[in-house]
Amino acid sequence: MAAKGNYELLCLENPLLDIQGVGDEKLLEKYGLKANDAILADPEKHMGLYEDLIQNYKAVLIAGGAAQNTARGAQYILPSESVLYIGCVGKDKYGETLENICKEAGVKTEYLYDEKTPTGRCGVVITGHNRSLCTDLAAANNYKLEHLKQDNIWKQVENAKVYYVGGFHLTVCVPAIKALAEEAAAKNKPFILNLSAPFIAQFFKDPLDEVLPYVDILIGNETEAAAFAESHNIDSKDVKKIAEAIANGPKKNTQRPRTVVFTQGTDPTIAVTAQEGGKVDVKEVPVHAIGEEKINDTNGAGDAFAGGFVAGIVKGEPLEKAIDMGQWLAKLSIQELGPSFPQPKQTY
Ligand code: 26A
Repeated sequence: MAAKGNYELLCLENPLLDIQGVGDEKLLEKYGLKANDAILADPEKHMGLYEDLIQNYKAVLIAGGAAQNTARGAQYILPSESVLYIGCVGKDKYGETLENICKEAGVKTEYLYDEKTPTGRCGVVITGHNRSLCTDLAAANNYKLEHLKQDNIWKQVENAKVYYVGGFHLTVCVPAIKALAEEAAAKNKPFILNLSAPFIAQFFKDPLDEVLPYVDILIGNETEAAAFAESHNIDSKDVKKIAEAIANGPKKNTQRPRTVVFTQGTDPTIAVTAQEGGKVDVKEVPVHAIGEEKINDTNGAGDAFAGGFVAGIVKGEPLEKAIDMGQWLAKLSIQELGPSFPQPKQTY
């Protein structure tokens, strides 16, 4: 058995149960959804989606929540007892389900329990290789800094060596993100943020900009890069140029240069690291190609990439290898149903 990891990786975000079904144009149109997107549910427009998926599209209930998927992915690779995950759930069956799935995956959860609000859910509409995510955050929206600051939790924060925050949490609890970010900067530990979805850079620009100076590693995909460029007046459509602009942005912890990692679907992943004098180091890492016929669905592909990548960072691997670990785990995950990983465990 591998050595125990002492919970070196701490992840924070929104625990959600995914309600995933194979949909069609009609379903997307009915709820005004794009084929490949992630949005917050509009209480007026989207609340019928979840029942619709279950009743009419044979939806399955699976563990979701982007950073929770990443936490399970990283634990898939790391020695046992390496990953701790924090977020807010309701005191209900869905919350229990998530807790059990994390436990089975070896991820320790420190949930805040909201007595009055149900566990959050994400409607996932699969059409071909696209996935449309529509999230009713519910309890996940009620995460509070006070929970993180409780003695028994904060001790675990201090004990962690690497922090990973899903950008989706910028819509929920910026003070908790900043508390982790400040701890990371003060002790020179890596703080990793995922851009999560185009709407974060578009509509949550201010909280994003508040956290960015603390970010050592920023992860995103090509559409998130484009949304970032647009909202931040970066006059380029070239992911390398966008990554370069972000890598060279202001930074709190000057002991670590910033790295920006952008995935691009089946095109190579770009990693840009800031260097002395405004220069940058650019790396390109190809994906692990698989035949179309092997793809089950792409729900959680980006989270799996982040999981493999972050596992590499925790292990102290060089950047290119960490990225390759991400590509490897993403390839495994897209062959499974939703954001999950094959059993028995495969090794990198
Ligand atoms: C705040 N929002 C919109 C969200 C999410 C989310 N996780 C956290 N916050 N919207 C979708 N997801 C999750 O993303 C995963 C796929 O990358 C879904 O639960 C899904 O498992």
